[in-house]
Amino acid sequence: MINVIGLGYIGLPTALMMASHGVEVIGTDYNRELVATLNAGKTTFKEKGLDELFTEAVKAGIKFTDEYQVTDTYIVSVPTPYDKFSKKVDACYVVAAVKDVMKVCPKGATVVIESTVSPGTIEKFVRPVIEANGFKIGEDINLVHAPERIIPGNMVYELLHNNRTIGADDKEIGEKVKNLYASFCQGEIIVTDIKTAEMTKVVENTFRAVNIAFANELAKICRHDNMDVYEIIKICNMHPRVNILQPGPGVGGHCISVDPWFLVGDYPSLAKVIDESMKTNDGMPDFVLNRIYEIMKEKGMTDITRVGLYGLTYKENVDDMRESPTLQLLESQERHLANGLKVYDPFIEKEVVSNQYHDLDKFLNDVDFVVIMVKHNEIKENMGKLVGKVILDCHNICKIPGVYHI
Ligand code: SAJ
Repeated sequence: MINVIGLGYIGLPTALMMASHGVEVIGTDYNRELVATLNAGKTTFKEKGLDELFTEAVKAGIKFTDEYQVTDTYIVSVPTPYDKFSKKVDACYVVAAVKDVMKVCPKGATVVIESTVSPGTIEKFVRPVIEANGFKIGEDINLVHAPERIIPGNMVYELLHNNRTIGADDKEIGEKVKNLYASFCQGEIIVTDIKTAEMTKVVENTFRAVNIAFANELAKICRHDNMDVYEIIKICNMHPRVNILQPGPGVGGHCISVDPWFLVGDYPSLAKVIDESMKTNDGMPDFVLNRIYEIMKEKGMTDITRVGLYGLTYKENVDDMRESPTLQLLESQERHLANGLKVYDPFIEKEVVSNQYHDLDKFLNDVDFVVIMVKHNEIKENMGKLVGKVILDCHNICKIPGVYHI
């Protein structure tokens, strides 16, 4: 039986996927409210295909509880935030979960860490916890790192089809865990050592962060000299070895805006390009705020309450607001002792910020200036409703004449 610890964005779909592929699974989370929701037959976040997968897994017998189980395999997928000051990974949740596993696990058990951690974290923080409980790693307890790669918005498909990495001290244990993941994963599964697996995961997200930062920097250069960044990127990408990403209002989510900082925190004198890239991306919400101010001045507008931000989530068609550029922009507005910007997102039903709307038409009725922060399908399908408004399109999706860009 597999005990999946942490039923969040990664743990829940992973647990459901295994259960629906014939593996006996019990999911554990210390959040009783979350466990109660799952036991009431409801999923805890919106994701394409997740409800169907949930139904299948429940039919197959998955159980949810707040208690750690006595079993032979544990998969730990709890959050790993970063320390805002040192930029280093904050492994406190992983450490706490492993400590709790140690209280119940029998000798011979395998502990798989799925949470993203920087290279060396397992060596420095997880091994000592296991040893402090009198276990000998490799003899009494097997330790494995199996970072995930799934993208919010397409998680179920990617869980099934992505290639995976398994890091283990012992090749045989690595192969055993590989077989467990192969119960559902149709991609190639590579077995390597733990530190390499830790590094690959962080490097993958860093690669994307640096490339997004490059696009954002180009947007700033082009704005400064009045050039069309989208036209330039389009032409450059016709070169066979160039593939520039798209600029945007910032980078959110719990991965690309977080993981690269681990490398900056651990290797401050070496990770220079990464450091600058993260600062460039983090500066984008402020850049958008400045653009709003410039455009208002140009249009002779003075009333900030007639300006509305479309989108609160960190990217399109998901309900995840973690580190979202819109929230960063609103914080920045507050820091400048201002407020009044209106906000609307079709995916956010809860009241999370002031001046928030829950209906597109009402929102549009109350603003003259719309800033497209997130390219949800809803706004693409309702573009006609923006005609006559001042528009700042941060994603180049609007074809209405006179639209402004970042
Ligand atoms: N973004 C841009 N310009 C682009 C592409 C993205 O500004 O050209 C922005 C998005 O709007 C968003 C942010 O970047 O705010 C990140 O979005 P994303 O869709 O690129 O990635 P995430 O954070 O949802 O998921 C990433 C994925 N990693 C990579 O693509 C290397 C996913 O595979 C990982 O599993 C996930 O991080 C994770 O958990 O680490």
